[in-house]
Amino acid sequence: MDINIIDLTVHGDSSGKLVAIEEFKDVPFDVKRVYYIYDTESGVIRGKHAHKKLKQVLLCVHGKCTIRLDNGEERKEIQLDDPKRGIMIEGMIWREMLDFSNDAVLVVLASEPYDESDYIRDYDTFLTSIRGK
Ligand code: T46
Repeated sequence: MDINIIDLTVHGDSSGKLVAIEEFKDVPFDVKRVYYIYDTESGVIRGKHAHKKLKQVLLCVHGKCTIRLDNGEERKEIQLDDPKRGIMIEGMIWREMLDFSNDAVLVVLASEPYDESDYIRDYDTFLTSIRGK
């Protein structure tokens, strides 16, 4: 499974660091929504769904967490622990987020507004859906 890594440019010096994200330049889509996840309890697994159309870039801007990706044939785990490195998820990928450090802040840039009808929250439905394609 090929995962698109997004390496962002860091502007900074001894006074601190700054990372800017522009649509179609640093991320390959129109950013319609930004959300972030923090204060996660240890042992919690979030996500457990796929999206039909949504494209997203996930960045752990503080602390660390693991993203588990599954395309129905292969599974991969990627640790996010660098505020200048993100991953892009597009297409039918089942995703789970786990192993959050206490201080983790996971920022997500999304190509569409929130739409519950874009989610597939049942794993068997996900498998049926990708195998039908
Ligand atoms: C994803 C992973 C990485 C909203 O009202 N608006 C929003 O934009 C989002 C993302 C969520 N919500 C509500 C829906 C639920 O009542 O927030 C609650 C928690 O959402 P959910 O259980 O879907 O959160 P996660 O962390 O399991 O998944 C989220 C995104 O939903 C999902 O698109 O890919 O982060």
